[in-house]
Amino acid sequence: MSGDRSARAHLAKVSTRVSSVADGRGGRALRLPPLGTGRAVATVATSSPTSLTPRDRRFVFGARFKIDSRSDGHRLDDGNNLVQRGLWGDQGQYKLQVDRGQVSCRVLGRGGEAVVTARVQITPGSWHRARCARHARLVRLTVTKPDGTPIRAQRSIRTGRVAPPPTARLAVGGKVTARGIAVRGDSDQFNGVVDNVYVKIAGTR
Ligand SMILES: [Ca+2]
Repeated sequence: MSGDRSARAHLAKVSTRVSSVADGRGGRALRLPPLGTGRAVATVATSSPTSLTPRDRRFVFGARFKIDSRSDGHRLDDGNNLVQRGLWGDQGQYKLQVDRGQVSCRVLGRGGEAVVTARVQITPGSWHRARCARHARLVRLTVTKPDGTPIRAQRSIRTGRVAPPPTARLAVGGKVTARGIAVRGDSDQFNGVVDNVYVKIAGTR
């Protein structure tokens, strides 16, 4: 984890085992449960509840990931949330997800909502990178394919002040409640391996 020097990752309450696996580059990555076998979400504890709140500033967030061949279509899990802060119905949210093999980024601010989808099909079992950048007047998503090719998509929209609820933790691999507990039904559990998660907000360390 990087992007906030005081951040440390820890696992939210889980109903299944989570392990770390080789990241293919000499380090370790987070292995999240296969489809239909349970829930696990890593959350990031920060020194201040709002240190990962961008408000009006530019910010970028992303991760490296490898998704399983089966990752949606289950009655309790029909999506794959990669990194997020805030839930869908909250006043503010930023989120990266892989649904039906396509990566999308959602940024919801007081000025509006941007949903940007990269028109490239993710190859299960191969490492990809996803990066979402919020600028003053646009949101840009970059998905880097296993061969290093970047695929970009963007929406021109002024999303304005982005402020998820102060209690919302940064979550990796799924949704968590305000208390940091993995959401049960409609979990959007990410099934696969996640590595190198970051959030960088302009003007902060
Ligand atoms: Ca899933």
